[in-house]
Amino acid sequence: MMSDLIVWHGPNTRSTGTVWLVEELGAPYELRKVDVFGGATREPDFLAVNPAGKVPAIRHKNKTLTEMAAISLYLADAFPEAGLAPAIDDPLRGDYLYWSVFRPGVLEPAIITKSQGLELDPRMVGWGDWETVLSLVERQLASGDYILGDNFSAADILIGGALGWLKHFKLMGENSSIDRYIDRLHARPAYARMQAANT
Ligand SMILES: N[C@@H](CCC(=O)N[C@@H](CS)C(=O)NCC(=O)O)C(=O)O
Repeated sequence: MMSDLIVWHGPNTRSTGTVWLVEELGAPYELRKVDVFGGATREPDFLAVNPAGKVPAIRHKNKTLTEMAAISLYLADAFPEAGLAPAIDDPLRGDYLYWSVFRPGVLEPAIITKSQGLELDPRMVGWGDWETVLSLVERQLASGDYILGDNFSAADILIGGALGWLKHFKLMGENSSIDRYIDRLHARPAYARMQAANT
């Protein structure tokens, strides 16, 4: 199928979030599978797409974009009819940007360092300490079903995707607000469609 949106995706990697997003957007796209665990991200063909050797990567209207948070912000704006991004003059726009950037800048490094048992000086690292990071998310989820309150947005895919690792790494108790949030996100039809593509 020819499409002006291409998604490079490695099954069971961070790019699952990008596939989930395009399924939520209802955007026609071409899926190009990358055998990350077989070393394909380090092959010249893929390095020509992303010199950093990482998935996800997309190409839209002949422009390539990488970094999943940038991809999320870009695509949710490029397909506004899906309603996954508050408009520029919406009071929630700032919160939406905050939580989208929180994913790679704060939440993800906090989860990775915690799961690896790394002890770093919380004043030196940009994301601070694990307890504070977790409490920021829990406090936000106390005020609604989704990270922006009542409505699902592209930021939920970024935040919920990383929080899903907490379950995986067994870093989270059952039946917490985070646990229920993940279950709510995983019940979405687009999430199931992503899983079907994630083989
Ligand atoms: N900062 C990147 C990180 C992406 C990333 O780490 N991707 C991993 C898969 S989960 C990858 O492609 N690894 C392959 C490699 O390093 O060769 C983003 O947020 O998009």
